[in-house]
Amino acid sequence: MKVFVNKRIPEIGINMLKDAGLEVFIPEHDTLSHDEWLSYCKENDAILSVGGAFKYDQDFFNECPNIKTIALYSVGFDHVDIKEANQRHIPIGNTPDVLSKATSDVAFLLMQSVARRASFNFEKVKSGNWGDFDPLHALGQELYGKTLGIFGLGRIGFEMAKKAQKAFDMNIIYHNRHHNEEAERELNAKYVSFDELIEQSDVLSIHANFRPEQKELFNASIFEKMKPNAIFINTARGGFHNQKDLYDALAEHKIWGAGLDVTNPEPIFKDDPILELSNVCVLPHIGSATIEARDGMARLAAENIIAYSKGDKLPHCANPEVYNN
Ligand code: 8YV
Repeated sequence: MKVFVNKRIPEIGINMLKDAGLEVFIPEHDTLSHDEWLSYCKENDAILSVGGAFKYDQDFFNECPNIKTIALYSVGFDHVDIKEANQRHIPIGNTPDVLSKATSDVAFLLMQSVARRASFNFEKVKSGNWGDFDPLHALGQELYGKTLGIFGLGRIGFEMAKKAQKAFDMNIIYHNRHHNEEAERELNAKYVSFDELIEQSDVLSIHANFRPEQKELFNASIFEKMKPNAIFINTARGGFHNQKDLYDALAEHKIWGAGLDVTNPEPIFKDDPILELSNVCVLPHIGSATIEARDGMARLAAENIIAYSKGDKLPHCANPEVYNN
């Protein structure tokens, strides 16, 4: 079986594929044009797909009828039309669990950075404005005993809630499609309606899988209802928030601040006005960027491709329903 890997990944994954006797193709340069990417997809049986730049939609599947499976190098699969994949009996692999700690670490880091105004203070130091000690200047807020609201309490949200509770004794509330019984039992997390989540959270952190109908769910009408001391954290997908509305809410101090590891659009434009605000911390989508998580992702993606090549079910499958029909 021929496997197209569109960007270099940790060696562990490539070695696993080769040791399993698979033919692996990795292009010389990894900033492929859409046409180059498509032509490589046409020549191979499987894709180990890195990054979200290319969409797996109806047009793609029509153009590349030879593709039998796609192992995503991500837990998110919002760039895949799962319905279309199911109709064509194409299993889609993803990489859950191995990045939950790393991604939640970034949410936790952003929460603290924004609460203690780290970007603002770092800018002051860089511009030579350390200044005299001033008891009333550059004050942050403490997180002890405050309420963390999680939108989408799954594996990553659970890790974030656990850390926030252990470090700051935060109360956990959440809104999901389904109850998370483990979080209710172990973290005393309380299920609330979407409106209650917005209105009661001191920190609101998004950890849900992104679905198209949730596009810009977090917009002006939502920021309007949040507490004035609230911190908005998005480490999931930039599409969840309307960035102009977020800018307005931050500039007008309707909320305290925002920590973003994902932006809308992504990458963010260099001259996006949100970058000028002192109550914002923006990172370039580094949630899973640790040696441990990226090795784990390479291993899981390789396991998925190898399982397919042996005629087995994908062990880490984003669309397990594909095996029902
Ligand atoms: C990846 C991610 O860095 O897993 C995800 O869903 O967003 C990140 O871990 C990104 O998708 C690149 O593949």
